Amino acid sequence: MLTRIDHIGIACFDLDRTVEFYRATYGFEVFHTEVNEEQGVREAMLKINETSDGGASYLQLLEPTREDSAVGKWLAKNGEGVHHIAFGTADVDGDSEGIRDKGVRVLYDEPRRGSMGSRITFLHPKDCHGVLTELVTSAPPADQEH
Ligand code: V0V
Ligand code: CO
Repeated sequence: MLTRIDHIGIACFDLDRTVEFYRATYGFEVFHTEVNEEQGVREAMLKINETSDGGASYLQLLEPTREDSAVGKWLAKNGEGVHHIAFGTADVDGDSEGIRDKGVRVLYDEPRRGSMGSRITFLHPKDCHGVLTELVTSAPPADQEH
């Protein structure tokens, strides 16, 4: 069951400048940063609020580490902006299978590694009314890398 908005992914050209905009404008602080080479991103997670399922909602600011990455290609075509939304679930495997059975393309056969040790997969935007949609299961709090 999808129980929260886990994050909104925002593509940017310059992570440090974008982090500074969110800090100076809204007072949001960086909770976590990492490079995910598989996904081709350097990212910052800004925690916005905790959620009733024991998780939290974040903004995920994403700078590409290479031009041919998903975010690099998207930025070249669209410029900066909202790139994806992510729903949180305790069971990314079961939920993605159930959604695949409804005829929506799930991009990975098995969930891959996401931010802070999470497990993630994506649904094709063309099957989701134009929205690239991610499903996330967070690592247990004790194992969360941050
Ligand atoms: C592409 N399209 C999008 C889109 N990206 N539509 C809405 N939102 C997006 N973000 C549209 C695009 O305009 C095209 O439509 C069509 O899909 C095919 O796009 P393309 O430019 O030819 O690109 P593809 O097909 O090579 O790649 C698109 C997909 C790719 C979605 C397959 O971006 C992908 O695999 N994304 C999943 C991985 C990812 O996004 N990683 C970065 C975040 P028209 O023009 O033909 O109509 S990593 C992350 O979130 C992490 C680590 C985390 O949360 O922990
Ligand atoms: Co994401």
